[in-house]
Amino acid sequence: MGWLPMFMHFYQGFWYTTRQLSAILPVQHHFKALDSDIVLVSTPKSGTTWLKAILFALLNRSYCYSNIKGDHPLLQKNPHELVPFLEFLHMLDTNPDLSSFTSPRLLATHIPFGSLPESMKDSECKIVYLCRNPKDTYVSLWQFTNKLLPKETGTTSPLEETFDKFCRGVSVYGPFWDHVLGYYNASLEMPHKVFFLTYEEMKEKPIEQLKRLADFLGCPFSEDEEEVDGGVDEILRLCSFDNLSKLEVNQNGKLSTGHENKSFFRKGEVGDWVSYLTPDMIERIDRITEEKFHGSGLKL
Ligand code: PAP
Repeated sequence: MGWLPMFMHFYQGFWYTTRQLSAILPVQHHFKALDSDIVLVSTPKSGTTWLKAILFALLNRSYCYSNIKGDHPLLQKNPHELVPFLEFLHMLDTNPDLSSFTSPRLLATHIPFGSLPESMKDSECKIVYLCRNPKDTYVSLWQFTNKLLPKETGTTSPLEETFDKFCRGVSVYGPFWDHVLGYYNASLEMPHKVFFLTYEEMKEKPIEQLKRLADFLGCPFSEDEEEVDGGVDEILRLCSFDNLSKLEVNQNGKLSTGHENKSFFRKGEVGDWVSYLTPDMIERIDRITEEKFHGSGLKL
């Protein structure tokens, strides 16, 4: 049983709801990556919405220069509409027609590295991987799950029970640590293909990280561009938690999956876990992180 009252499936080393698995299988069988594709991969609740917005704004800079204060798509639509999940596209249609996407196609997924469709590994497509420290990831996922609980179940799933499941690897697209390590190792082996980024790095040094991202994607900022509208600062302001979360579309809109747009914006902070986890929980999860990442050089 998962965190919600429904079964989960263990497939190729990771846990999924029935709905997620029934989308991942067609992605694996039908999705053909193009060399020019850019795919944002993340662990759930690591800031995907934020990075979708940033990548969209980054790749549509010319758009930004003239529209950032007016009808920029990010002011009208939730980032999940502009940068769809592969799983969602293949849930609607097992072999969707993606020919209307402009090049480079900007897509997203939560699929673990070992389960990516072969074409993503074989092609020259670029992968931007985002993760977040496990304690904040857990709390964010717990809060999000609570919003999805059926009314008759109550409004909060038991923290201890879901925490125990998370620690044992039983969470959507979990084990969390295996997901992160898969992409971390891939980024070390193929730095030209896989860009590894954390939510905390993005929060701490957003300008530096945005420039690194632009370089990695082959669209660096020129010195002039950094100063003007649509440049580094403007993109970060446009995509900030404050700006996006206050937009009408993100306060009152809904995705076609049924999720309310506002459910993707909660606090947007680093370290919120201190308000939820007991010293024993902290000790347990820190120990798992240390054991799992031991020898990898990775710290979260
Ligand atoms: P997803 O996996 O369902 O797509 P995702 O966007 O990865 O969700 O995670 C949501 C988290 O990102 C929320 O964190 P919190 O629960 O700790 O608050 C959300 O608040 C945060 N978030 C969303 N947009 C932004 C943003 N623009 N800047 C910073 N954090 C953000």
